[in-house]
Amino acid sequence: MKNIISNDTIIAPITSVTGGSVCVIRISGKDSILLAKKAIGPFDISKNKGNTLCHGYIKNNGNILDEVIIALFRKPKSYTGEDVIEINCHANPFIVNNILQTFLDIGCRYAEPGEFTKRAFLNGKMDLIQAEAVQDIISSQSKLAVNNAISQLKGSLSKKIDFIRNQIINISSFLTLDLDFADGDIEIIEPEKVREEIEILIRSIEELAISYNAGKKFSNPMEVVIAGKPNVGKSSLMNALLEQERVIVSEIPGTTRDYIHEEIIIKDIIVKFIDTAGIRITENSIEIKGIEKTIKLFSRARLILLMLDLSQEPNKEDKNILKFISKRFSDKLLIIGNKKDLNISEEMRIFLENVRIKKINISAKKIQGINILKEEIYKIHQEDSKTGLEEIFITNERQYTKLIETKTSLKKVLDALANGLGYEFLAVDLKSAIDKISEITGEIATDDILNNIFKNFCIGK
Ligand SMILES: Nc1nc2c(ncn2[C@@H]2O[C@H](COP(=O)(O)OP(=O)(O)OP(=O)(O)O)[C@@H](O)[C@H]2O)c(=O)[nH]1
Ligand SMILES: [Mg+2]
Repeated sequence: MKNIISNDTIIAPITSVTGGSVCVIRISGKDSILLAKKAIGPFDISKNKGNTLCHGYIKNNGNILDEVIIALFRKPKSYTGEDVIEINCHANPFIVNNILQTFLDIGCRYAEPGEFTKRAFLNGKMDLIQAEAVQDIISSQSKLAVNNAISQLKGSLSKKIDFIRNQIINISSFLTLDLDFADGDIEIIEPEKVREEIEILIRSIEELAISYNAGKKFSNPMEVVIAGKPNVGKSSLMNALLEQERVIVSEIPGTTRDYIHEEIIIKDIIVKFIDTAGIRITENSIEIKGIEKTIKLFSRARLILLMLDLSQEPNKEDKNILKFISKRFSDKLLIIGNKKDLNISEEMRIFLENVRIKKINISAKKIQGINILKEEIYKIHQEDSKTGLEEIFITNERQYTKLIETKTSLKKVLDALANGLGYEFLAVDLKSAIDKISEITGEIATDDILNNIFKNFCIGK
């Protein structure tokens, strides 16, 4: 893809071609209305005003390919900033292909991945943060992440980044002015003031950067690991949550050998459950080696469901596992007492009474207590979303990396000031800070940067 806006007219479906009853095909470019006039009838669509819808037919050599609704947008008031035609046709792959072929034959080119959004960026309809938000809106995995992406599309993050960028530019211009007057012995800006302003900017950058990790948590599904010794009913719980016999369950301990994960929606969040092989931890938890993979899962997960078998008295193994996990992960541990449909062991009851960790009793086999468990998981997610989150947060790794690079350059400016170096020595790092932050919104956008961003988009975006 070249960064000069190509002169040609591009076409691609912007919805799924199968499934649903309607598919939308977008045509964008300087000849889109002219080409539409050739293939759409029975009237002359080129006479339509911008932002209008009309009913018509797609024709090819006198044959009608489909009865359609056509939207017409005149530049610059369109998604791409160019003349745009959007054809709402029936979502049948044969029809869609016939329509695409008709337009390809008369002069359209098939759009590359992300090319509509790339054109929108190059035509000044949106900055890079907003272009990336388009992608995020479509792929977001929670309501919070969708809301964040929508807010970014409206420009909330861009404003914040622009503010920081303008401040750095201001400092830089004052310093240049200062250099120009160097002979006149006039100090336009005190070194102390420069230091203060840069420190404030570094703090704003850090706030945004911190929100990256919090933001990531909400862009991905909430991970919940089901753990416990063999045969307690972990896979049975997985099946109960999924409402299907997804995982093999048997009375033979050690049935599950590897990790099995599946996602379900609880209200408006996506939760990824991971069923693990039963863990065995010896007295001194020396055998950590064998469960390294499981520990990694525990570290990554938002919640660990530690399952115990209520029908059996607690043995050494149960106690070791509980001790091991609660020592390291007490802040994300929930004890699940399973098999409550059987006679509950008195020893287990007394044992659990003395454990100060939240517990829920269920029967995975008889599907009892499963909804209470789902409610609790949802509640934990909601409590998370109340804390540690800026309203505007960064979920994009590219933006995060550029922010950190900006901060590194600003820190170098601070170091130079602390070493009493003259303003001419600060200029290089200030320029580098401006360049880095400019890449976030796309004020500076090289071929490589843009190609890297848009290659991850799908065709039709
Ligand atoms: N009565 C009763 N039996 C259960 C319950 N949950 C599981 N079981 C039985 O316990 C046995 C073990 O169940 P699994 O779900 O395979 O246990 P697991 O923890 O995944 O076992 P491994 O994969 O071997 O670690 C099976 O015979 C299940 O039918 C329950 O709530 N009540
Ligand atoms: Mg299992």
